[in-house]
Amino acid sequence: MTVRPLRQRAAWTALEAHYAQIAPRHLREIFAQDPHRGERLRAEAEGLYLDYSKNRVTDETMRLLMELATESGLAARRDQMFRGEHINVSEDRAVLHVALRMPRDASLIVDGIDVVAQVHAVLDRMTAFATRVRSGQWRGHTGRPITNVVNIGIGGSDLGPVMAYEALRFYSRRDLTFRFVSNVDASDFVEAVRDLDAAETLFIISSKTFGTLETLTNAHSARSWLIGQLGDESAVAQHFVAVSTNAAKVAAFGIDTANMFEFWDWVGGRYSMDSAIGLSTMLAIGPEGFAELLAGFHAMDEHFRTAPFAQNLPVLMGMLAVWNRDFFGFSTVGVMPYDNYLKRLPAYLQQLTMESNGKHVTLEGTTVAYQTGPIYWGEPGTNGQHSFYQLIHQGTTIVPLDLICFAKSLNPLGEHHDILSSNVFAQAQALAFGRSEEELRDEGVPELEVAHRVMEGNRPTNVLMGEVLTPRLLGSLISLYEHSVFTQGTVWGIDSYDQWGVELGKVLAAEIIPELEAPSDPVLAHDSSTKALIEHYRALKKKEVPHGAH
Ligand code: G6Q
Repeated sequence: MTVRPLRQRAAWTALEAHYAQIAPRHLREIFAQDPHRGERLRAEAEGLYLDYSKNRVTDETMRLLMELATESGLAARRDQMFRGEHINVSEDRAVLHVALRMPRDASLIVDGIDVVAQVHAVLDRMTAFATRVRSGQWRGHTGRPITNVVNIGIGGSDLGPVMAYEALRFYSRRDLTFRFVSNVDASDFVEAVRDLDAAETLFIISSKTFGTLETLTNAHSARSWLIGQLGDESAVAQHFVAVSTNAAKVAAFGIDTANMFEFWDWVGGRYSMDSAIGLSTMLAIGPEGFAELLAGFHAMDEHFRTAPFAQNLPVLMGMLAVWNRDFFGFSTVGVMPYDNYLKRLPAYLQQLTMESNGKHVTLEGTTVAYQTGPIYWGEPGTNGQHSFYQLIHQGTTIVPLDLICFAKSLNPLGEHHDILSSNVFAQAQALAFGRSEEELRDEGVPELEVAHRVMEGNRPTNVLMGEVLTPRLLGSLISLYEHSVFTQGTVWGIDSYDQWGVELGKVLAAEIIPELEAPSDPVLAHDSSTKALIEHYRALKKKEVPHGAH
């Protein structure tokens, strides 16, 4: 099927006309005219209930959005992804994170190779290794079992593991300590290991390319620290494992490739938490817990692959995101998990969404004539309510929210959970319906305060609710966001799987490093601002160390 440029699609033109009718309408009025919409504009799959009725949409909007999805070739492109076609055009690669969670009896032949068999071979090796570490069979250099696991990685090789560890901490082995080092700022590494006993510490060096400067710098420091503590270079063998696609570089670093867990170039970094990059997750929650996580991912993949668009959670969320971004022009989305275990989910989703859809050209390389990926950000509720929600309620910028909650707490304690959950419902209600001048006056609010207390409302939210946070549900939740990102990227016609925008900064930093390290003042061939900054940095560096610092 030929897909026309976005703004020439019939559904897009129809949505533009439709938007003009919807834009002036308030959710108060929309709900008054359609009192049962809360029972209709919802969908449920794989233990996740989505209420999208508090978006500024009608049935007609949803019908047109689904038409736009169809006209954008979403089904065909989805099937291309699942077949392993090279939909990452600028890197000429398949995009097959869905293969990472296919069951053992499935098979997917890509370029003559059964990738599902490859995936399960690595899962089996991870399982054997995790079992040895968790049972104490795997011994450190001095014969002691491992009690500390430090994952060293950055970006996609860090955010997934750290988010999953925090999210599933309830299910994790409490006698194992987990740390995650990503920043090349030495403070990250130094603080992570300062109270660890090297004899009981395992480092997982997670890097798809094994060429990332931050990770290699941290890995070298970890190596020196371990050798320094244990006094023997051969200790590296029992205390370092690698997760990578690059065996040659792993070997060059000095890690035996027998202790390397492989993945493949068809797994994007930000889509890799369920590959061998999840080794720390498996060590924390065990192979069975990891299998449940994968099953949750797979169940949502199947839902995305087979459910009709109008009941398809990722399609619904993705198309609503397009509606809010391109028609209303809302430039950010707040993700607010009302579950403290999901505190790193916003950071994880930031990368997933913004690195995927922060693009300015189409797959063919022409500049887009519409807005693409919004800014994602967030904090766990209810904490955010006591800080930045003020702007969300009364500021001049409208921020659609995804509110994520569970009906049951993993740590039931008194009234805590109902208090927490009441806030989800209350926030969505307040954002949609607000408080009018009239209502405030009727309540007897003093005149001086009325204008300040007015809450305009008409601010959209999605509420996503599950029963209780489990490894399986986490898998389904992440898969939901992955496919929502895919849906948006497909409509926008962009490559959601490359990330060229992060390259230039790396190249320039590599040129600047020697200029910061040079013993005598180097010739600086930069713009005047960069030159002055480097000179000032060098001057400050030379100053006498203040008392107490070192
Ligand atoms: C993710 C990006 C990026 C990547 C890091 C780490 O999609 O590609 O965040 O994960 O740059 O790369 P390595 O795993 O190769 O060290």
